[in-house]
Amino acid sequence: MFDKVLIANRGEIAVRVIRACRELAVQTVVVYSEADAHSLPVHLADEAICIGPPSSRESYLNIPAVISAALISGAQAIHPGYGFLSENADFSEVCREHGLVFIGPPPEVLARFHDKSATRLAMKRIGMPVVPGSDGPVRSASEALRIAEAIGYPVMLKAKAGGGGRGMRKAESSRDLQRLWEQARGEAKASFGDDGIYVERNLEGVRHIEAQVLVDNRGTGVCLGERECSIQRRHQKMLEEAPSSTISEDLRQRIKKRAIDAAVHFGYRGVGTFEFLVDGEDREYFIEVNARIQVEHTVTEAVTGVDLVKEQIALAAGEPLSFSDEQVWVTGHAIECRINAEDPDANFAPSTGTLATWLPPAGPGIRLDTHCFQGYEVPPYYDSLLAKVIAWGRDRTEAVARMQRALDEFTVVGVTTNISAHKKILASELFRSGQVTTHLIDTVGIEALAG
Ligand code: MV4
Repeated sequence: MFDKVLIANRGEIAVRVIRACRELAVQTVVVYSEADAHSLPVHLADEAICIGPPSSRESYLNIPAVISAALISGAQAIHPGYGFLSENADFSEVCREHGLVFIGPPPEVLARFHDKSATRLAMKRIGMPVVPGSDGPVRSASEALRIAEAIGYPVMLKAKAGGGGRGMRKAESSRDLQRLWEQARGEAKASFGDDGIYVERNLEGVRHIEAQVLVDNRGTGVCLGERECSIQRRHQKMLEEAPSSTISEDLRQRIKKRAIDAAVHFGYRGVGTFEFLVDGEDREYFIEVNARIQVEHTVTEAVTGVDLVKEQIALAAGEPLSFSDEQVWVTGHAIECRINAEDPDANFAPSTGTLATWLPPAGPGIRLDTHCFQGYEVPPYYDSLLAKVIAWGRDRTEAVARMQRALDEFTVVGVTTNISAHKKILASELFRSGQVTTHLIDTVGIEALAG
């Protein structure tokens, strides 16, 4: 096990990793930008090193600064969290060159899964069902039109260097596709430095089911069940749950096996997530791999009792998996609501300010993962996530009731949050009856939340 780990991240995930290290008796050093000088991770870590000004490019994405901080502090490993450098193959390689353990997959695995269109093709070649679409990136609008004619509209234009829904555009017709083609390429170039686009049939009213896998350094893989992530607004997840209340046991076992077999086949190491879409006939389609710990790892922890971050660190230290796939047991039901500093009445525009009042929920079955505290000043430079409320119950009904009770308790004054949007989802008949698909958000009318 490591003596000291450097956390190359901020906010709630930095707090989460520090807590895991503390329980493993591992020393922690956290890097921070000038904007995060008075943050909770800086307060909780054993050491803290300022690596630059507020902008992410000059701080949390500044590879030389992060590597220098690790070498100066004597850390043996770096935990990248999610976002920032967490899936950056170059960073993983630079860590290796400096004798530092990157707590994540090896560079060659990150590079393979970075290209979402190449990943799709590689999965298709080992027999994984994928959404009908292009085999690799599409080079021109005319080629995109030809493929769309063959697979049928609507189609989804996806950035091959994107992921997590960023850079996705739906084209309803050939006219739409002509109009969106350049827009999609331009946004992909601007966002990811790579204008590669691939095309898939857009599956409507489906469920977004993701499988949590762990693979140790000997290539032994386990799956900790699945999460239901269909409630997304503009491709940003809002609410996640485990297990899915809509898939059959047969489909559950099929998805688990496909995820483990693919992870082992491609030499995956550490924790990772295999994303699927599931249609109305319970057919699963692979869409992408997330080669990092995810925001919503918490609901899997709640129903399995496994501390995913401690497992991730132990696997990176070369330890074997501490349990077998047969020993994985899912108990009860968990829901996570992402509490963001954004204003549902202003088209979810980011909200910043000082948390004059911060009264989070607690009590039976409630977990709160946050870096916020009363008096904390929410900086405008980073994503808007303030906290994750996780509610566990013996069944989904109890988990929903607990989450509603928790959100009713949650009092925040100083910034506007999306708590009202979560309350609307949890109160909707569609959600309560488990009819959770990618259409729910539109049907519940979150966009038209004003008033
Ligand atoms: C899709 C899709 C339908 N068809 N791809 C969104 C985030 C990213 N992880 C993958 N996502 C999707 N990819 C095809 N070919 C539907 C989603 C999707 C979604 C789309 C619109 C509104 C809400 C959604 C929630 C989850 C997944």
